[in-house]
Amino acid sequence: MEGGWDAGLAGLHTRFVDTISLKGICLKIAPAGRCGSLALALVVVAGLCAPVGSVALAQDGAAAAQAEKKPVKSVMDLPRHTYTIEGKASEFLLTDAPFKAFVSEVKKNTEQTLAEYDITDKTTMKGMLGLLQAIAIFEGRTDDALAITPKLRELEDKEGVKLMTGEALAARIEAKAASSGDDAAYIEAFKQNLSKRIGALPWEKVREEVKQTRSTALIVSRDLVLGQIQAGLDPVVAQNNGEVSGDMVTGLIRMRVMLDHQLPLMPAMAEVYGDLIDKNEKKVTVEDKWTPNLVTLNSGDKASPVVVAVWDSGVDTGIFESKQQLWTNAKEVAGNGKDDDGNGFVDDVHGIAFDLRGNYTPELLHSVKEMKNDKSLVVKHTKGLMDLQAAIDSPEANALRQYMSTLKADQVEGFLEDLGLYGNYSHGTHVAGIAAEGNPFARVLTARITFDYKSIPQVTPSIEQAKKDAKAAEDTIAYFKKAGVRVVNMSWGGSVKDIEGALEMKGVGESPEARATLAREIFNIGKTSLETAMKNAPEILFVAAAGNSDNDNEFSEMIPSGLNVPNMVTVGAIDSSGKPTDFTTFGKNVVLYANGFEVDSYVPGGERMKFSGTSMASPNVANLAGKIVALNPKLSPTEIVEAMKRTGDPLEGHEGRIIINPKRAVGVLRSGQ
Ligand SMILES: [Ca+2]
Ligand SMILES: [Ca+2]
Repeated sequence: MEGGWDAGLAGLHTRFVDTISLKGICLKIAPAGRCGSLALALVVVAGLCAPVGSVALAQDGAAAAQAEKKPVKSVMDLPRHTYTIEGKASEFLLTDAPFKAFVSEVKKNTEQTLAEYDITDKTTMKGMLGLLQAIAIFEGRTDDALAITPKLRELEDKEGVKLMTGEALAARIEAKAASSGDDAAYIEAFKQNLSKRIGALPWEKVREEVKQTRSTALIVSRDLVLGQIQAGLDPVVAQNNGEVSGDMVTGLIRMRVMLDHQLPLMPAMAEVYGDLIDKNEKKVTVEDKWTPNLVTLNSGDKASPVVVAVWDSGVDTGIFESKQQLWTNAKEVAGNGKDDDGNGFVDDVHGIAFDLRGNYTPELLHSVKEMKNDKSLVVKHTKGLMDLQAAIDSPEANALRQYMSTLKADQVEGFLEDLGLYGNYSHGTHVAGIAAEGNPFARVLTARITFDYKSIPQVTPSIEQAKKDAKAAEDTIAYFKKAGVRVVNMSWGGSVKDIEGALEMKGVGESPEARATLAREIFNIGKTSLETAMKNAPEILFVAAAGNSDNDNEFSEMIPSGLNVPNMVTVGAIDSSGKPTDFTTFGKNVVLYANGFEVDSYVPGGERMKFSGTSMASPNVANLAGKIVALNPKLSPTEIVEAMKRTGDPLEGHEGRIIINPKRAVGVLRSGQ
């Protein structure tokens, strides 16, 4: 997730909605990546952490040694380290000498990895340098910390992030030097420095980052940070008798830096960014280049019905039934507990579903009965979160801030799991709404996957479970073929590293290396079966979300996002101005782009909300694909993609990348060109 990477389905599948988990507040403590860990993400988001200095040393000096460095082609090629944590992670983090010793061990290992390995992946390098910068801050080596900023900037491709990198850190360090120990003077100086620095940047480039950072600054607290560690890490440390991988625990360093150095400045930062938003959003008009290019099919169009499958977390089918956009299996009788048409699925009137363990169920919408709080409160909190991120000071946004300010560490897990559960409940409906918008010929077929929403996965990944999940995926694609589906949207994904993490969380495997081997085996089962099943459905166009981790989908081995299948296309997210979002995953095959920022669509019950993520960009492409097929059912998946590329607009500054232009694509088909 920013990406919320709350792993589900044996650690393999994740919903790609960024905002559900609050940019940066992720349940899982994972390796370097924009939203991999709470601390990392919070720090990056808060812009207080810049990348690091004194260490980059090891690489600079050794041009001769460069040739002998071990190549790193995949995230799995990186070395693994194990650390010993005494007691609970949430308490260990606050200790003095033991934590210092831990930090110097992490520093040593990180520097050694940089010296011995040839790492070309920018996301990995940013993660490692960012970690070294946090260490420099923790150890009071201010100059070293500042020296890392230019290196981090050089590695950053996202313009807004690049501009913001290191600014808050510099503002803080300057303020510290000027305030000689007086707290009030320090905060005041920080505000002035920050306002000057960020105010000088081009607003249209940094507005997304500023808004997101402000929303985090408004709700982050000591209890929120410690509560996340209690929920996500303490049980893992206990499970593994204190022996934990670097993937799990190096994020603690950033959390400590957050608690010691950044938290006291959060109210000031929120204030400065709030003022900048007020000032600039009124003055600078950011042109909406997306909405004018949307198109609606109507009864005057010479078009035929097209079955569009929403392979997701489940759909409130009632919404689409009332709009005559629902696919129906006419031979099946609803709710009689029988498989009337003998297709192997009981009561599959509008689609099929599988539970967390890969067992069939006719329930097309995720249940919310495990919610700890009242659903209406969770809905309100979700809306509040979205509004906060969009810098809209609604009553829901204010209520959420109020609620978060009283949230105790031991309530954090329940709060976040409720949000995650609501995410599962609403995600598929939101996606379906985008996919069907403006297309009266669309017939929505639901295929539900169950995603996990717990801090610690409920299901332990295993070969047996992987085979069962693979079978469920194969059955789903076979079902699509039989139903005449032409377009499938897949706003989810997972990686081999996710499985490795889930194994550790569940205490499986003797060593990190043993877990890596098992994770690879499990991952390959799912990957091969998905790839094969998709290739065996050449009449179907599969549309996949790229991911929200600002990383390379190939290096990170993400599926389906990184798969190379001729009848699949992977979609990255832009905002309505046409700028790639800060969270969007990229990669060789991420060629098509569509709006994935604050996209308005349905949630169950028929209300509307704005979500952000490549989860929302992908169904925008599936939407256009559905319209193209409705107008010309003879086109093959490759021809549909070609039509979208041919009629799209170039993504500025990114050669060969295309922003789809639905109006132009449909216009060409209507005119019969
Ligand atoms: Ca049936
Ligand atoms: Ca039935």
